[in-house]
Amino acid sequence: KGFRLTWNYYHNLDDIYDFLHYLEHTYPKLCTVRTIGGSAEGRPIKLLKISNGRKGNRAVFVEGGIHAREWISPATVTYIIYQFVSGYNKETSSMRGLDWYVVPVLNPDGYLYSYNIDRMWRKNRSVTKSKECLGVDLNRNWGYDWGKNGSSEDPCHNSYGGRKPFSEPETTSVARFFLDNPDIDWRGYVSIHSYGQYIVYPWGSPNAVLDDNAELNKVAKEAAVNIVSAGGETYTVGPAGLTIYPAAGISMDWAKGSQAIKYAYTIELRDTGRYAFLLPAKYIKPTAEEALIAVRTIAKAVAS
Ligand code: ING
Ligand code: ZN
Repeated sequence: KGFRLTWNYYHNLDDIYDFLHYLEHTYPKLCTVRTIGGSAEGRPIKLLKISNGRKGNRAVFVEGGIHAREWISPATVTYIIYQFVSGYNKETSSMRGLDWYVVPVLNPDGYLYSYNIDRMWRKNRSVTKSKECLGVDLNRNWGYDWGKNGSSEDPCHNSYGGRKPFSEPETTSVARFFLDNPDIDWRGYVSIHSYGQYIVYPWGSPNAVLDDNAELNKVAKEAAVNIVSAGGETYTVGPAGLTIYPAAGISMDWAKGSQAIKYAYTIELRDTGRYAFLLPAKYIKPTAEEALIAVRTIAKAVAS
């Protein structure tokens, strides 16, 4: 059931979802697939749990594909889970000591729309108060500092935050998953985007500096150094709002501010603007390798 992906090109939504079932079928002791909710157009939002089943493991949530046109995000997330699961016994003990909850495509409707119709589509595909314009920016719809700087009230804008926090089924699915699983010991949240080559941490919205800014900065810097040491690209590190641009109602801030998850990060993958969202498929593997190094570095901090 299901089959492997190649990472030589950008796969469609069905192939990505089939791949999750392939992993569950091939690695039944490690992998479980769950549908945590449905999209605005009724597609399933699938989550892969990777765990050795030990009691007391800490947990990390990895979210990809919140923005439709950032195809490198689901490609990278699926690459990371395949490398991790297929090489499990050779993986770092930090990686193996954590339970991983991974949603490769949080915006399935948008991904499909970008894949088939409008390559530069960013938002989901929900109906709005505007007759002309569809879609809410799912990374402006979370219930922490919703509606502030860097989000728009105009449904025709790419950063439209929705009519209220968690108005969208995609963001609600994740929030409900957290609510429904109060016993999971969340310690990490990683949101994967493109482009720009950044490893950033809260806040996206308030212009305040975190109490644990130094710790989060240290881990992000370490990740960036590890990437360069492995022959990878340069990633810029810092608090999201000051390093990239202010953005309110983002998933990372919700993870940090509402769920008290210490290690909350957003990774902006390749490149720095040459191809931007249209990153050629030959860069999938090297980009995903860089992200895997970053995730391993974050895992080490989370596990220690
Ligand atoms: N960037 C993200 C966005 O939602 C982000 C992530 C978060 C940027 C916080 C700045 C601050 O805009 C992309 N590329 O989508
Ligand atoms: Zn994005």
